[in-house]
Amino acid sequence: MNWTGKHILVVGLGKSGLAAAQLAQRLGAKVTVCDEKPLAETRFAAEVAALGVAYEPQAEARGAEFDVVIQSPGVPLEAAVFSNSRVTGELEFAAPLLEGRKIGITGSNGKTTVTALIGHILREAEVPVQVGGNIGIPPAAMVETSRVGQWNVLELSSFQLETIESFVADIALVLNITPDHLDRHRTMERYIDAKARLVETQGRSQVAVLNAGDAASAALAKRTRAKVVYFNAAAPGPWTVAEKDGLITVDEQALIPVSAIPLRGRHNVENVMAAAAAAWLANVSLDAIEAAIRTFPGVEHRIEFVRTLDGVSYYNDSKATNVDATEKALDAFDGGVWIILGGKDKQSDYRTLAGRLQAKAKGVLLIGAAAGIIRAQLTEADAALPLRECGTIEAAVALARAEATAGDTVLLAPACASFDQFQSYEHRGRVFKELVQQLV
Ligand code: UMA
Repeated sequence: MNWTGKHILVVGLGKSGLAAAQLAQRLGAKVTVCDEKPLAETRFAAEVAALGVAYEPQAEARGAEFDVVIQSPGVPLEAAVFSNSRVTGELEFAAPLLEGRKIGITGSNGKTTVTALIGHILREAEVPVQVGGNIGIPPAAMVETSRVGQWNVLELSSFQLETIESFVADIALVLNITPDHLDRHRTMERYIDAKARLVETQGRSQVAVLNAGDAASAALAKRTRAKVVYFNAAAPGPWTVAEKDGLITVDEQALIPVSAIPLRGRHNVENVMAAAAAAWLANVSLDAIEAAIRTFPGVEHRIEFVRTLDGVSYYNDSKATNVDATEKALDAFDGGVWIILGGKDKQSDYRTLAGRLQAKAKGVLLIGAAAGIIRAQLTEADAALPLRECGTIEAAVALARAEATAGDTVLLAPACASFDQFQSYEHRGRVFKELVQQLV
């Protein structure tokens, strides 16, 4: 598409909106940005002024005509419909301009870890790579640094995938699909449809990597023309990554013993298998993949060890922003857990946590706007759970410090979004870590 002279409206002035506006302007388009907030209250007011693009309040932009509207991932599709203009997502806008091949990773959980691990493996193997997407760098901001012969490793959310038409991943990974973001997508079916776009746009010369142990991921084999490679299979096989008797195999060859994986939790065994599949498909040798897995430092805010104080270990899993991720975090510990739950509700069903909490939790410390809903649902599921109303993360850490005893674990794995009390899950995780580091 020739963007010169086209009138573009960018909706949402976060990281993605700013990067899209910068890119569109470089391409010669006439750019207007809008946001539901007044310009001065957005994160990038100064950058917009420096760029010299027009800003209009969202309500006023509605009356105007644009050739294309570029939607930021956090803006619901219905909010990005402006008169008769064509709406495209920021990923769909940027993708045709990215040089090099693409690995796209989606899934309800694990995608940041898998994205970071693929990036780590490729870097260690000295394969040119850049990493971005939902992990924090918008695709539009990756265009300038993209090169022929390089891999773009992209973490992709359902919000980014919802609108893709021409974006095609050479290697697409769908790690798992469990309920998340139902406040935005409304139904599970529509959430799955958004994720499915990643493999639906692929053709016969691409590869879809699906989870043999996750019904919703495996079912996508029917929705793609790509060659399918399974990971997390129960038995070794050709074009398959499997785990059997404590050993991970790739295409029937030994890769690494499960005991050598430096990350906690069964879900991370699956994450390692998925990343290994992608790196193998990108022609990295199994020896190089194995060596890189052994040196992977993990990702901040994912079951991240913070410190031990008087025999009590503190872990930050602020990225557990849905129920499934919290279940996986609980599964990574044997018991004696003081778990901090709550935040902004995403219309999740917290009752499914009751069994694990009964088995593992010494205290369930409730914080944030969702505390009341969580309390009601968990009480309905199991009236005997040790629920404690804390309100804030500060109060929860203080209570855990006072009552946890040697051998216990204090775990922030809130099963909710952070936006009621924090700017982001990263902000929530950092506040937790600071509080824990200050404990005496
Ligand atoms: N806004 C509007 N109208 C609306 C809604 C929002 O104008 O109807 C405005 C807000 O006022 C704000 C701006 O939009 O100024 C924010 O845009 P955004 O929410 O798209 O945020 P970005 O900073 O562009 O960050 C996005 C992703 N955010 C979301 O998907 C919510 C980031 O993922 C991602 O790292 C970044 O692009 C780079 O690709 C974050 C996330 O929470 C980590 N992702 C979800 C998740 O992982 O669960 C999907």
